[in-house]
Amino acid sequence: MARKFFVGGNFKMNGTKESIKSIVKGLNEAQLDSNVEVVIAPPSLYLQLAQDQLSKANVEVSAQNVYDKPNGAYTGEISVAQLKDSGIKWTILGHSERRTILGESDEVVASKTKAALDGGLSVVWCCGESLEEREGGNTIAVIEKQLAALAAKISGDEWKKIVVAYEPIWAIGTGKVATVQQAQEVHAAIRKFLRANVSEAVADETRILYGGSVNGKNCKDLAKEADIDGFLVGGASLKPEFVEIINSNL
Ligand code: G2H
Repeated sequence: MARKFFVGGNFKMNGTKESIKSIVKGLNEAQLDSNVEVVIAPPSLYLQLAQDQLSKANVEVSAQNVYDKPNGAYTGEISVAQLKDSGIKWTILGHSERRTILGESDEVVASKTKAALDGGLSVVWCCGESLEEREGGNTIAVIEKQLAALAAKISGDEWKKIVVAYEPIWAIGTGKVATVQQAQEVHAAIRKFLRANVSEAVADETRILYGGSVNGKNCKDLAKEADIDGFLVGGASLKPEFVEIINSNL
C-alpha cells in the first residue's frame, strides 16, 4: 500500500500574528502537490488564528504539545479536549526539545500520545538520538527504547493515527542534516521494529518522517529513499522554501 507523503511545519516558539498570517496566506496561494498531507504547528496562542486563516484543503493545523490530563489544576497546560474544541486535529508529541529541555521521559511521551489518541487527535510522534548516543553506536537501541515505550501503550488500530518522525538531535537546527543513508538506515530500523513488535500492516502503513535541518535543497534526495515518507520541518517551515519541501516529490 502506498503511503501518502506527509510534511509537517513545526514553527516552535516563533512567529507573531502578522508573520503567521503571512505564512498561511503563502500556503493558501501556493500550488501544493495534492498528493501530500500537510500540517503546520504554530505556537498554541496562534492555533486558532492559523485555523481561521487557512483555506487550503490538504493543510491542517497541529499543536506542538498537549497534556495527558482531561482538565484541572495544571497551570500552563492545554488539554486534548480544548484542542478538539478549537477544531485542531493534530498534535506533535515527544519532540526532542520537549524531551531534553522540558524533561519529558519516554513514558510521559507515550502517556500523552495515548491521551491524544483517546481524545480523537492524530499525533506526529518524534524520536531521535543525541550525538553522544550516535557516536557510541547506540542509535538504533535508543530509537527502539523510545518506540517500545510507545508500543506498550498503543494497540493495533491506534497506530493508524500516528505518524512517526525521526529527528536526530544533532541535526536539529544545526544545519547538519543526516545523510540520506543515515536517515534511511534508521527509518528502515523503525519499520523493522514495527514489523516485529506491532504488525505487518502497521509497519507497511505507518508514515516515517525525517526531521533535522531539512531545506529546499536537501529535501529531494531524502524524499527518494524507500522508507522516508515525508518531513518534519522547523526553520525552513517559516520561509517560502517550505512550499518546495512540500512539493519535493514533483
Ligand atoms: C527538528 C526540525 C523540526 P529544524 O526539530 O522539528 O527543526 O528543521 O529547524 O532542524
